[in-house]
Formats: sequence, C-alpha cells, structure tokens
Amino acid sequence: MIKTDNLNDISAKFCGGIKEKIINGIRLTSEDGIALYKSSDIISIGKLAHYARKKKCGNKAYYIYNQHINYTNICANQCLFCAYARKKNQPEAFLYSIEDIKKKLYERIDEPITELHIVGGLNPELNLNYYLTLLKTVKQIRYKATIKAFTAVEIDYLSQKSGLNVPQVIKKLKQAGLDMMPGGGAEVLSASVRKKLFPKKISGDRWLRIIKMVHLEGIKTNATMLYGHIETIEERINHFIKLRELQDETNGFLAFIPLAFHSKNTKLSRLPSTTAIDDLKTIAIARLMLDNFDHIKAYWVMIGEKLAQTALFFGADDLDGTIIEEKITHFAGAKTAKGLTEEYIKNLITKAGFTPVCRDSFYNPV
Ligand code: V47
Ligand code: SF4
Repeated sequence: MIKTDNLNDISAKFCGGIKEKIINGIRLTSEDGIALYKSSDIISIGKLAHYARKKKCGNKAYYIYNQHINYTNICANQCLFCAYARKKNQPEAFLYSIEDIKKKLYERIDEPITELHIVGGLNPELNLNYYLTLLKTVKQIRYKATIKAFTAVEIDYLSQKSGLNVPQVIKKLKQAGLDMMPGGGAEVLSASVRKKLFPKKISGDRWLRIIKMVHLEGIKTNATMLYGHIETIEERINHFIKLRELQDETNGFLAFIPLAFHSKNTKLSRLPSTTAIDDLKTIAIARLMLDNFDHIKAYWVMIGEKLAQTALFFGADDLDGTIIEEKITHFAGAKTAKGLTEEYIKNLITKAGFTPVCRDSFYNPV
C-alpha cells in the first residue's frame, strides 16, 4: 500500500501550521479551510486528509448494495443547475405510480439490496398519501432493506401540502417505513447563491432547521454540498462550518457527500466541469474541516470510478454503491455508468490497497 500517512515531509508552516492541529485533533478554523483551498500542494493536503481518515476508519473502504428510485421528475422548483426536472406537459416528464414502483423493485428482487434510495421532484399532483403508500409498499416488498428517502426540500413541501408541521410529517413517514434520509437539497448554504440559482428552493437556514428536526425525531441523515458552479471558496468553507455546528448539536449526520456540478442540459451549460484537483481538494478539505463526521463519500457517479478510487487516498472512505438507474446526474450529461457491479466496486477498493467492507446504511458490515 502507498504510504501517504507519513507526515514528516510536510512543513510545520504549511498553511499556517495545520499539520500540528491535525495531529493533535485541534479543530480547523474557516481561515485554515480557506488556506487549504488556496494551496496548490495537493499531495500535502491529501496526506493530511488521509491521516485523518485513517484515524477514523483505518484501512477500510465502504460500499453498499443499493438501488436508486427517482419517482417523479416533475418539479415546481426549476433550479437553474438541474437538468432532471420537467414541467408536467414536457415530453420527458414522468411520475411513477405505486404499481411502477413495485415493478422496479421486483425487477431486482433476487439481488442482495440493503438500501433503497428514493427521491424525486416537487410534483404538485402528489399528496402525503402517495408518499406514505410508497413507503409502505417498499417496506412490504423489501422488508429487510433500509429505506433512505426524501430530502429536507421534500419534507418542507409535504408539510405545506398537508398542513401538518415538520415533526408531524416526519412521524407519519417514520411510521410508514422511513428509516433514514439522504443529504440532498443542501446545495450551498449561502443566501446569495440560492437567490441567483434556485430562488424557489427552501433557504439554507430552513434546510438546517428541518434536518435538525429530523435528527431530533431519531432519523439519521447525510449531508451534501453541490460545488463547482458560482459559489466562492469562502461559501464552501462556510457550508462546512454550518454542517459541523449542527453535527455538534445532534450527531445525526452519517456521511458527507460532495456533489460535483454537471452543467450539460442545464441553464448553466456555459460553466466548465470541475477539475480532478478541485474534486480531490474538496473531498480532502471536507475530511479535515468536518472533524465530527465519520464518513466522507466519493460519489463515483459524479466524479467517475477512477477518481473516486483515487479519492480513497484523499480522505474518502466510502464509494457509495451499485445504484443502477441513476437519473439526476445522467440527465446533466454524466458519462459514468448508470450502475456498477459489486465485483467492480470491490476490485476498485482492493486494487488501491484498502479493505472492502460491504456496509448497510448505518455503516454496519453486512
Ligand atoms: O440535491 C442536481 C444534486 C442532489 C445536479 O445522501 C446535481 O447518500 C450535479 O443528494 N450536477 C441529489 N449535482 C443527489 C444526492 C445524493 C446522491 C448520492 C448519495 C446521497 C446520499 C445523496 O444532486 C441534489 C443536487 O444537489 N444535483 N443537479 C447537477 N446538474
Ligand atoms: Fe426540483 Fe430538486 Fe431539480 Fe431543484 S434540484 S429543480 S428541487 S428536482
């Protein structure tokens, strides 16, 4: 295995003395995070992140056998960065009936899927009853699997549509089978980016408040950050600080997932793709700033399998999963596969010198 955990060749002065802080478990400040982003010494940043990662999870690299189901792409929000959403009368608009969902589940019923990842647009035709029936149906058919479904954005919409408050909505979803929530909808927790790119979406503060309520109801969630569009380095670091503060309060986050922006077929198609250096830096700096998160995911769908494998040396400890039928990034021009086999993922991990661990949604080995 490549030795990236030796920090001797990193100067004590690197980024104002960050090495000392990392070794002694001292929390990094916003200024430290900004200094890391401004540094072009990607190897030193990677080594520090690898050191922090090894302290948390040793040589393990996780993956999950999961299935994604996107139940509708009809969405009232129309965020400028989104290539997935459609208006009802557009040709590619779709809404899965409960029968369609059953079909999707039965198509893969013989596979050892342990997690269903279910998210969709804000479709004005759907009411709380659809969501409850969806959850109950999935639980009936896949009773052993974890249902990881709906973002804070969908929870807010459901609360508005049903007239129930957020804790009431969460309780109902939980009773119907919701086990955990993905980290989408956070985008960048910056009022100015939100105003320019997705003014209809809930504010960053509302996203944080909803997630806090979800954690207080005993439901774990992930957190994401959509980067590589118009946001500044300072806004990315501020995003990390806000997540870190909430994690200090609730300890309800399981993993952080940086999402690299794909511009094709969006209203921001003039913007270039993120670079490998930015992807690796963002994963590494997330690992270093988010000292109270156990897991940092390198989401292969967004950055490609090969860079995701490399990211295991830059602070990531999880490659996500088999997925099958990813829609959101593929509508935005992602060239990656729509799913991977378990063998393929295990091979990526072992060839990098890590120990593959097939996990459930809560990071227990399966
Ligand atoms: O919220 C939308 C992002 C998210 C684009 O929690 C885009 O385990 C890039 O949250 N380019 C949904 N990103 C995906 C998501 C997720 C994915 C994998 C695992 C988990 C988890 C969560 O995708 C949206 C938005 O931030 N997104 N459009 C785009 N053009
Ligand atoms: Fe709708 Fe989500 Fe796309 Fe925004 S990102 S338009 S909320 S589906």
